[in-house]
Amino acid sequence: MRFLKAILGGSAIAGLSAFAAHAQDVVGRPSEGGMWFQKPATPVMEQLQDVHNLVFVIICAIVVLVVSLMLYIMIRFREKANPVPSKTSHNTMIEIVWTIAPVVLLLVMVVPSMQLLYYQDRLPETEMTVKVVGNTWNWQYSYPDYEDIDEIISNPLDETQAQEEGVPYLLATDAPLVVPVGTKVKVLVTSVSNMHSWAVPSFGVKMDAVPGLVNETWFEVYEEGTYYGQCSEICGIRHYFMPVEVRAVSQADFNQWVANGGSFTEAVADNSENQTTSGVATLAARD
Ligand SMILES: [Cu+2]
Repeated sequence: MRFLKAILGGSAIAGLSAFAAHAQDVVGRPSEGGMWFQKPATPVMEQLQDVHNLVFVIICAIVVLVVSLMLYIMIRFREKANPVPSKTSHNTMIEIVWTIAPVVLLLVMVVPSMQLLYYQDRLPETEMTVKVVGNTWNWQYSYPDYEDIDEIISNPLDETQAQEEGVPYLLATDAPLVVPVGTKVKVLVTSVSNMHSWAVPSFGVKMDAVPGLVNETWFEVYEEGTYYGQCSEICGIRHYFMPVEVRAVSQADFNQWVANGGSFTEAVADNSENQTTSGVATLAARD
């Protein structure tokens, strides 16, 4: 975070360093050799995990049952032990069971999964909107509700920069999407010239960005922190180089950010005697 460096380079900035410490807490990113899901950061992701766990248990049970039956049949009815094979071709009971059982299982899975599908898709009374545009190749964010916030062009940090700042290369960006926690955020996703997909695993959000079409989804982040994702539609030569970074901050910090015209560092300008340094800090944070 360059703006942090700029801040730390200065002297009197008590309030902001508290914020900075918060924003540094990364809560949504992949871990080395990690398995399963990232910690859910939104209600949608929580429910996605629940549905996944339900389906996972069912499919494991099916695999165990089918493999056991096959082993049993292979051993019990092997040719050596059964020189005269059975001529059975129908068994009404078994046929009824193997028709009804899958239907019941499908119903057990379809109800929660359809509910979730509509929950993800439905736009409850969202409190603010962000517009996400997939460019060739970077993400562009804008805030239709806040006229003073300029469009944000979000590019990944190069490898040296990422190392210097101790952030993950190919995930960290120079300008994250900033949202408040505990707020239902409507996301409008579109693209300029080719298809992308705006995805943040810990949000349970993966929305196609299609030229000429505006897709909608929403999220509500529980916890302050930084959340990473990636373009999830193979979009072209720089597909690997358009990560998604979302910074969730408290409502108060978000209001401050909006009041500062999309910058965290203006607060320094207000508190600091050295306006010039702060100006540089602001530019550094936003370039
Ligand atoms: Cu892409």
